[in-house]
Amino acid sequence: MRVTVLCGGVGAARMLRGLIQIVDAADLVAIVNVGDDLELHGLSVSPDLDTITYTLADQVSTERGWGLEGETWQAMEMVNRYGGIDWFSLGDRDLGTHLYRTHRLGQGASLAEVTSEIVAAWELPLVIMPVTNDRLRTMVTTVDEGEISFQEYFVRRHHDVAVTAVRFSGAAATTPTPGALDALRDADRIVIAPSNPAVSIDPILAVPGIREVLVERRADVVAVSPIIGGKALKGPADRLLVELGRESSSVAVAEWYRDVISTLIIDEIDAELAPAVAAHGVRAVVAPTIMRDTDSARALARTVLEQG
Ligand code: FO1
Repeated sequence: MRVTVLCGGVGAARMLRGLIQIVDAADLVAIVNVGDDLELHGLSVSPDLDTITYTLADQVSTERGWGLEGETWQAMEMVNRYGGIDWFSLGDRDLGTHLYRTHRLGQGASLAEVTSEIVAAWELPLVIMPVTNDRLRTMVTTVDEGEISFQEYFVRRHHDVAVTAVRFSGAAATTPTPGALDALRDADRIVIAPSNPAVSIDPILAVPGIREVLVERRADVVAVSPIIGGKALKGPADRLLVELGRESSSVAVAEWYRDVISTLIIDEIDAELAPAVAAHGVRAVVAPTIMRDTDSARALARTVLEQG
């Protein structure tokens, strides 16, 4: 079964870890958000691509959910000593990824090419690709600082500031990575991972051509709600939905995605919301959606693939 997954960061990485156990990896494609990317210390950093790669390579820090296990921070201590930018922590091992990526991009390689080299170096069997090779940056308007970059919101401000708008700078001028539209058209199942709809999935849908294919393929698109019992397991998805005028619930997620999905997997805690999800023209499937470990990720992956 060919499966293509729209991915943000941590929640998507766990979803992929479940899927890769039951789908032939040669038939699994991860299309990943690049709106979180940033240039820092002259280096190109792609947090969602790296989180997914490190997680599938069993290298990710389980405590943080991002970056690498067994990390040291010597380089950051030096940067801090000099008064450099230290609110975004780049571990010494992680720096190697950014050094290599920046070097290859400087040689004219595309982000997709560099990503495939990094994925191959970790001997991962699936395709992990950025949604676009072009520059797209998620910008967040805050109540006290005006518009700042996603990472300034998420990390420097600890996403602890109210947001009034989200924008995907550059999106209109981007084109999908070669192969991305085919991966969506040829998939037997398209999955929207339990990532943040407003700042992780929408930047993917904002690349011209992507949303259109999902609308065409709506009957084969299944999303997993990132909101459980009105809360996000990790990150600001719940608060952002409210700040952007919605409610923080899986019903609001169904409404958010109604044009591009036919099915939403909601957690058992939200079982009584199934009729309200259905009222948005989206089929609700109730199942355990918290991926604590490999077994629960595999069980959720099976649920996602059984719909249809
Ligand atoms: N998240 C933090 O909360 N603090 C950090 O210092 C931080 C550094 C970092 C470095 C590399 C990387 O790939 C991810 C990093 N993250 C950090 C997580 C990152 O902000 C998030 O993974 C996303 O962009 C949201 O999905």
